[in-house]
Amino acid sequence: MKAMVKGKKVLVAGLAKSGRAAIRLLLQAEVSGIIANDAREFALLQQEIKEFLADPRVEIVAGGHPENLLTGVSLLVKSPGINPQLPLLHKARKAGIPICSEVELAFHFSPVPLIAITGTNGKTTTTALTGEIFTRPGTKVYVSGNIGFPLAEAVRQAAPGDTIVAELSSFQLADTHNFRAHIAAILNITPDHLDYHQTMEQYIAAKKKILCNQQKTDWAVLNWDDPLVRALAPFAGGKILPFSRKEKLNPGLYLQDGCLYLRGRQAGSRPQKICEAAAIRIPGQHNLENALAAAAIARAAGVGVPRIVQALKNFPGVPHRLEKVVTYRGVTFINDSKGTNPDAAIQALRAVHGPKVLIAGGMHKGGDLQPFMQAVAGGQVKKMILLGAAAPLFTALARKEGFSQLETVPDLGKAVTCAFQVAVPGDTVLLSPGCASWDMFNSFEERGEAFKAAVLSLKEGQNK
Ligand code: UMA
Repeated sequence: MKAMVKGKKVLVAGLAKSGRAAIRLLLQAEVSGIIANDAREFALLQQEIKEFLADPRVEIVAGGHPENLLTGVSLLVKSPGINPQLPLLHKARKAGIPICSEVELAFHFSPVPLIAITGTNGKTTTTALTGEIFTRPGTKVYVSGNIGFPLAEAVRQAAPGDTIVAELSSFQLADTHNFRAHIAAILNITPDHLDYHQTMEQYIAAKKKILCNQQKTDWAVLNWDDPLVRALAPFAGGKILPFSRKEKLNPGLYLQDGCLYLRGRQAGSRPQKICEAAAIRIPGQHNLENALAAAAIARAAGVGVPRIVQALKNFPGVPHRLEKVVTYRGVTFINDSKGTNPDAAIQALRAVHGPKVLIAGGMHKGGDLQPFMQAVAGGQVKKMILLGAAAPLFTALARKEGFSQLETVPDLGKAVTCAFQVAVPGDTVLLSPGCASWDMFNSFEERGEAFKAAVLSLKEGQNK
């Protein structure tokens, strides 16, 4: 790729984290020029892109995606958040201009083989936990990708001998072509982002790309309990290391009688105990799967069991994923703002025991909501407080499942006060929206911070 772009003009579409990281890499590759393009107006972008403003190689085109931008362009690097149906992209495809994602570009510049993790849910936790396992004195580990630190930036900073662990979303994988991960993990696949990918088949096809281009010496870590993931095994070109919460595997990592076990790929290898499930600090059955996946990735990389166990026992989890905020007047508040699809919210409902008040809603991304509403109806939920564009749909579907303890509120602050009024000591107030945040917030992080601020303001004055 470096040779391919040398002396050529490249269009970078989207100038947030991914686009800016891609430009920094391209500038190292001696391109003849970069068109840095974004739908936002220049005044809004100026601060974020100031490092490029004085560079004669970078031409900024802000305020839209005019199609004449493609003239003379040899490659288009697309930010993950840009919808694939954008007319500029259609025109580029028609003109035969290659389109690649920022992670494809990053792969070509990486000084080390990559560890990449995808899946509908659990990616961020598993990526952070894997990073924790690999971290030891004297090593440099880059935890990157969809987790918030672009892979292009990680590869720019990394040196041979470092470790790069990348969380990859379907948005990032969709426009990869030669991307190859030395260790690739797929955690699970349930409907998500159907507004972006249009069909479940296309969503699965994007996830599958993490396995494409793997070779005999590479590893695929696959969730054997998930039929959609298991069905992708034939597409893995390397060694498969499966994991399961339900089935004893040989080879593989699995759960048996409350303990995690490993059985290696060597002929005649015996099961080796990793640790008791109860010793793992992050809560919930879904986190056992994340722990099995991270342990499998580490084993594939040759990390010893004691180091894996130490990380599993100490890792506190990631912000906005089943994050305990506070217990106030006997009511525990949990921030699961990262629960951006129905399946993630179902997992949160299962992980939080006892009576709860659920705060849900936001921007629904498509897919079947019935299992979520069934989980609400049967999940010790005293009341569901709804927000955002999805509130009317959630209300109608919850009623269909016989659940009528519903209230719609205009903002997250109101949701928190309303939930606190309903809760009694011993209850949990759980924010797990089952939706994207984009109708009311810039990101799930911003939504989670707003929730935490609203909870803490309860403590600072408001009474029941
Ligand atoms: N833009 C356009 N035209 C458009 C749409 C957007 O120019 O039609 C511009 C916007 O004005 C903005 C930029 O594109 O300047 C936004 O690009 P982006 O949304 O790709 O934002 P980044 O900051 O580059 O963040 C991306 C990921 N965002 C998305 O996939 C939506 C981040 O994942 C990721 O952390 C980051 O790259 C680094 O790798 C976030 C996310 O929500 C957390 N991911 C989804 C999820 O987890 O469900 C997939």
